Amino acid sequence: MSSTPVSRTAVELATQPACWRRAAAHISFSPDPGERIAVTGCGTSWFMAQAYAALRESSGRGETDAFPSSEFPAGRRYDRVVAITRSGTTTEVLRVLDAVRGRIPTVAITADAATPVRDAADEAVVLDWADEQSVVQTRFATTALAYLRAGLGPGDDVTAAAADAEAALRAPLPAAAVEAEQWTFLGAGWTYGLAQEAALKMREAAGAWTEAYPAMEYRHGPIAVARPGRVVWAFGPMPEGLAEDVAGTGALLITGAGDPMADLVRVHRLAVAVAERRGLSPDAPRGLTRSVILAP
Ligand code: F1P
Repeated sequence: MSSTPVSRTAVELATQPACWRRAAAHISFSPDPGERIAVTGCGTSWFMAQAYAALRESSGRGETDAFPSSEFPAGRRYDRVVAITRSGTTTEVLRVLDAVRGRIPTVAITADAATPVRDAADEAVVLDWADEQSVVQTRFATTALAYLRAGLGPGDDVTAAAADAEAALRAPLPAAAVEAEQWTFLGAGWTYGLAQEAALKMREAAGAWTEAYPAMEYRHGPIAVARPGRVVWAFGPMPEGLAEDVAGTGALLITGAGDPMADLVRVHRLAVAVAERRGLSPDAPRGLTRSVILAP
């Protein structure tokens, strides 16, 4: 038996199915079909924005863009800006809200209403029960996405995703995935945002060498990194022929069954396992703070 104490990150990530169910039961933000929306955030929150944007637009509910807050095109016209920020204090997010104030209606999805984002945004959705102590985000991010998904209507079954996440928490991780030296995550459409987040989680929690690509881009160069002892992890269905191409490199290919967000929970667990294997604490990620607050 391992003597490693259970990390806060491990405890928090295990509560995701319950958080998603609660999010699905409390929808208060459901933009009108056809609204042109920009979603923004930094780090993990940006990747959740990407996933939601692709999901909303592909479900025919309206043009939806996602931008890292530092690259937000403030001169464009949108019907609404949605900002995702767990802390409510991230400087770049607050700058976007400030830049569009009075011109574009804004909604912030946050874990903490007692922060500057409450005044910076016109409306706030407060998911404080999904807040985390960990620097590295797991449950707040996926709960924000679950909440936004639930607002897309009955076609998007967050409750089924929660059941899949429960299974993802129970299933043993492949030992070869924990012992690998490099991991590349692939996705398409909304799962590309999940792939980006998976790669970021492994970097943040475990200092791991990870990459992320749209699945169809993988053959256009990045496959050169694949080899035995390395992992290619695909969220959602694989493009035709790609599994065979990966097999030819000798890399371990992992695909998920069920909801791709539940597969992200498996990567959360992988990030914790790889950190611990390397003697790192996922609760003390190198060089990171819970929120990036820049000098004015
Ligand atoms: C965004 C974020 C995190 C990252 C780091 C710094 O925070 O970039 O994703 O892990 O801790 O902050 P927030 O705006 O969602 O609070």
